[in-house]
Amino acid sequence: MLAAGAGEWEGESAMIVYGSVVSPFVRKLLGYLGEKGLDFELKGVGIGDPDPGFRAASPLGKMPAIDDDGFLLADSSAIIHYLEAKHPAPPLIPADPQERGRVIWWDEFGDTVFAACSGKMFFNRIVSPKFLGREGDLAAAAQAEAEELPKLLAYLEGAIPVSGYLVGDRLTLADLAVASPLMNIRHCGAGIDGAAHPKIAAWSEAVLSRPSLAPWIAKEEKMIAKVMAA
Ligand SMILES: N[C@@H](CCC(=O)N[C@@H](CS)C(=O)NCC(=O)O)C(=O)O
Repeated sequence: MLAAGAGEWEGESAMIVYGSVVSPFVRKLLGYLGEKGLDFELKGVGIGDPDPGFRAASPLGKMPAIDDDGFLLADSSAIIHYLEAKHPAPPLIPADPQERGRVIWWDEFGDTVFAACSGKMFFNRIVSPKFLGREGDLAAAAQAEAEELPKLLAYLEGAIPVSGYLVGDRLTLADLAVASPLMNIRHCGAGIDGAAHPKIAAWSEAVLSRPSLAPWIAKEEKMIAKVMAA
């Protein structure tokens, strides 16, 4: 782990992370970096951003992407696997074969079906009208909330173990990957009903209030309150 500023003495610069704090994939990476205690600089970019450093690091123009002292890489999971190999302690992807397999399952669940559902709600209700200045597809957002979300939440509610962590008895990438898109659902005002989903409510509150995520979420909430009021 690099102490803040230590990299400069060794001729290295802090890793640059390109992205926006409201992206579920960027939030997952920011939480990961905080849990690992890794030094980095967040360079804010938006959707379709022409920033040359971002475009060089992200061939498809998607966030997050990194520049780690000249090593360029995109995709939250690719970046996290790279960093986990480079900085193994503390492990957020367990070595135990079954635990590792289940962590990758949850990372995939978070990045694909869950992010797609939360993305339909967040993109069409907030990003499109408030950040991109064009109307969102409100029917698609309503369909995701009414038809997709209940099934995904029912699965998650039934799958959270008594340990309070998705895999094993401590925080892993799995918790960050699934709690992050849930935050975008929260931004839409569709909070988790503690009576219907008590395990998700307790688990997500514990993950999202960790020091690795809470300051970023406070920043996002301010940003979203501002655009919604405009
Ligand atoms: N699988 C990628 C997904 C990245 C992604 O889709 N990011 C969105 C923002 S939430 C993006 O940059 N979209 C811009 C675009 O598709 O042009 C990851 O895990 O990093």
